[in-house]
Amino acid sequence: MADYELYYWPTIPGRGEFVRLALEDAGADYVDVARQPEAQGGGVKAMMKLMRDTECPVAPFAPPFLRAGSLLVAQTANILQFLGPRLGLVPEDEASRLSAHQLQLTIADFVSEAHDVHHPIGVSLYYEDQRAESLRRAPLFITERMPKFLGYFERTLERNEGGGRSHLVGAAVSYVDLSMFQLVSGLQYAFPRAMARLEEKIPLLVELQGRVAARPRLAAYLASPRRLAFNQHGIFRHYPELDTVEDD
Ligand SMILES: N[C@@H](CCC(=O)N[C@@H](CS)C(=O)NCC(=O)O)C(=O)O
Repeated sequence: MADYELYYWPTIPGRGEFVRLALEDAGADYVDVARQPEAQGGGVKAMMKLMRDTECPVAPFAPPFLRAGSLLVAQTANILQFLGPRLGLVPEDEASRLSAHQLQLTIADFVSEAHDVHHPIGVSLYYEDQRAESLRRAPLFITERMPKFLGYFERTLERNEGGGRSHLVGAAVSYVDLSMFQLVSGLQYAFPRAMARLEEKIPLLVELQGRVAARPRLAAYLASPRRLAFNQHGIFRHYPELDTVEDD
C-alpha cells in the first residue's frame, strides 16, 4: 500500500492539484485513487464510497481528501498543513507553520472567489444559466479582488528578505510556494488579458511561478500525463466574455 492515497475528481486539476503538487515535488509514494481503474479499486465510485462509509470519526465533506494510514484528512489547506512537515515542505518553527497555513487559507479564499466568477448563483446550475450574473461579477473580480489578493501575496514576498524575496514563507520552498504557482497559472488560463495587465505589478510572483515550474521533480511531473490541463469543467475556466480589461 502507498504511503498516501489522494482522492479527487479525476478529470479536473481543481483543488486536488494543490495537494498533488506537494506530493509530486517531494517524490512521495502516493496513489491518485479516483484516476485508477475501477478493477484496481479506483474510480469515482471508490472515492464516494470512502466518503460515505469511512470508519474515521469525521468524514470528509468534499474532495480533495487524503488517506495516510488510519487517518483521513480533508480540506485542502488542512491536508497541506498535515503533509508539509512530513514532506519537508514547511519550515520547522511554529510561527512559520502558522504563517504558511494562514497564506494557504487565503489562497483557498481566493480560489473560491475565482470559482464563483463563473458560478455566482449556484454550483448546481450551468454557467450558461447564470451568465448574466457572471458578467456583472467578473469586472469586479478583475479590478478589485485580483489586484487585492495578488498585491497582498506580492508584498508578502517583498517582505521576506531573509528568504531572498523568493519564498512566501521562510528561506526554502514550501507548499505555499507550490500552491502559488498553481494559483497564478490558473488565473493566467482563466483571465489571460487581465493577468497580462496585472503581471507587471507582481514581478516577484511571476518569478516564483517560473522557479517552481523549473524544480526538477515538478518539471518532470508537469510534462507527464499525470498533470491535468486546466479545462472548462474546473475551478479556473476561460470564458473570453468574462476576461475584460479597462478599455473593453
Ligand atoms: N474548502 C474545501 C472545498 C472543497 C470543495 O469545494 N470541493 C469541490 C471540488 S473542488 C467539491 O467536490 N465540492 C462538492 C460540494 O461542495 O458539494 C477545500 O479547500 O478542500
